[in-house]
Amino acid sequence: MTTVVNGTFTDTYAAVLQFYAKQVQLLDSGRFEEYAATFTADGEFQHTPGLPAARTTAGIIAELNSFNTRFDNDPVQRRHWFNMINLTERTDGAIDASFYALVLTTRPGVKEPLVGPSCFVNDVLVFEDGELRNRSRKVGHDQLF
Ligand code: SDN
Repeated sequence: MTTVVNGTFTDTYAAVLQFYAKQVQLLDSGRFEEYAATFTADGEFQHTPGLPAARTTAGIIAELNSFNTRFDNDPVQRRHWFNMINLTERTDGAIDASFYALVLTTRPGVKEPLVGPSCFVNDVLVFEDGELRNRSRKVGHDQLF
């Protein structure tokens, strides 16, 4: 996605939507190295409260590989649906993004997906070399309130 230099809020919002669409499709197709590359090199990623955050590109790849071993003998298609994306631009150019995320898990031959967890996500996004990246992502799970 191209940089938004002195753009309007609408330009930034569109850039973030496009960034999230590409990012989540990488995650849901198991392209974890490319997903991790959508974070800054020192980026932080916590997908489940209580677990330590994964840090750095290598750490995020390792965490996703480890998390997904649960599906080694259980083929699934997971899809993360993002919605209600709320952006606040900081004066230093970083962007606070909060949004809802719902995980759907579908198994072969089973039409109805498993729904959940329902999540509330806090991201900090930055532009780096003209590209949006996550500096951090913290995922809250609604059942843990
Ligand atoms: O990247 C995300 C995630 C995510 O990666 C999640 C993972 O497992 C790996 C962006 C927005 C939301 C999420 C939510 C999850 C849920 C988490 C735990 C689980 O599925 O049990």
